[in-house]
Amino acid sequence: MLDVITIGDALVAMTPTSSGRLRFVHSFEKKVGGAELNVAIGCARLGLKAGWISRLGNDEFGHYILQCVRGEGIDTTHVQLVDGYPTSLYFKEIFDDGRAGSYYYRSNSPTSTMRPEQIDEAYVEQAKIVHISGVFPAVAKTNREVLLRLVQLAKQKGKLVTFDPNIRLKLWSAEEARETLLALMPYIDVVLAGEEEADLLVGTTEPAEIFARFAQLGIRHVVIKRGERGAVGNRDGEVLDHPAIPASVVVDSVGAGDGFAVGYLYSLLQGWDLQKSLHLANLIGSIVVGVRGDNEGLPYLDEIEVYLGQKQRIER
Ligand code: KDG
Repeated sequence: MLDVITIGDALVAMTPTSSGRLRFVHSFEKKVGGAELNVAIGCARLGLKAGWISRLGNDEFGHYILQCVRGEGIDTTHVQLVDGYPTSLYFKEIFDDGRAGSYYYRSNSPTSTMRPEQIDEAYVEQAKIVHISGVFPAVAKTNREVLLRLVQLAKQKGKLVTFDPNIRLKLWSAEEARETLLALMPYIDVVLAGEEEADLLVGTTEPAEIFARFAQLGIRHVVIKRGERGAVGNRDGEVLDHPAIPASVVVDSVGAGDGFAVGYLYSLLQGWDLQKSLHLANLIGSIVVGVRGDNEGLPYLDEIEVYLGQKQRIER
């Protein structure tokens, strides 16, 4: 049995060793990124059993990412290395206030070799939660059918389907994103969206309106992430506004949303109420931005226990 499975395109994240515009940066560190993979990593670090469905290039970068994913204890039985498609790559740009930019080299992603009929029903059957995001369908048009098949199977099997729009306008247009992601709505149980993403999908940033519009689409469990203003959630009519937990330092904002998703999914699996769930999601989002890298800041369970006051940190 797996707690969470995700599907996504991972990338080598070339992370600048100095801040400012990329054209003036001369050296980079090789790290691993990919929104849906980050979620799987965060879940595994909290002790959940996580699986990741993907394809990587059969090249040095593909092997590098696979080793990293295995090292995190994630199930990789549904990850394949394919010839002729280079592993995706991106260069990050980071400014002194933690803001980041992305420059992608993933137009021929190995995941574009996936086909809907290759989604393994038995694997979906094993999961409690199937978590998806808008990055995977943005990377290749063919991924849209693959994702649709995955959520249809998950729904058929009564799994909880969670969704983070993760809209990357460098990968597709707003119209394409809206049309593709709205087509997934009948199969989604929980939406975790930034307020601008909600606006793009349902045409408003007003929480009550957002909830009403998602309810018309059949989704009654929606969380809106509002950055420094925290998060507002609606779980079956219970609405709660949770303040942000300010980060002690912001060095790299990439991955904060994935951290939020990790906290929320973990809470769902523990059966926690909305208040406790939003608290953990906000907390992990704010921890992630304090560390350089897309997933390096995702905490382990013992760190979370310290943050929640359940354990004492022993330093020496
Ligand atoms: O959410 C973090 C991701 O944005 C990052 O790891 C890379 O998948 C990525 C993307 O498309 O930006």
